[in-house]
Amino acid sequence: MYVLNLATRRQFGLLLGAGLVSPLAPKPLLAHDGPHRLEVEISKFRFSPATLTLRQGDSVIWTNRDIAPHSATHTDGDWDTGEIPKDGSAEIRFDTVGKFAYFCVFHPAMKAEIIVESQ
Ligand SMILES: [Cu+2]
Repeated sequence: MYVLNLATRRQFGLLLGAGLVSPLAPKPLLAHDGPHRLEVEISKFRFSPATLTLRQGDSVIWTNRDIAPHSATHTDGDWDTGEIPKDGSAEIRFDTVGKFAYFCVFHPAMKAEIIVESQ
């Protein structure tokens, strides 16, 4: 009986250690401590970074460093910064998890993507 009990307690302890059980165990701290604003620079007809990964609720700010106007326009039409003039910026908040390809309506060869991960 004692041995069984010890085994059970040890097992429970291991599960606790792995953070799998018990409402008594403290929740692990989230690495993501609130919404962030991430930047994409548009320069020399390129989005940089071309792939940006963020968390649900984060925003992206595109800034145009070219003389030509650009846009960041979702390929499926769900969102669009509209025209961003030279030295202008536009911000969009992402609340939906997924992978979003986008391009510039003025220069359709300019392509990039946003990856939104869950909180
Ligand atoms: Cu463009």
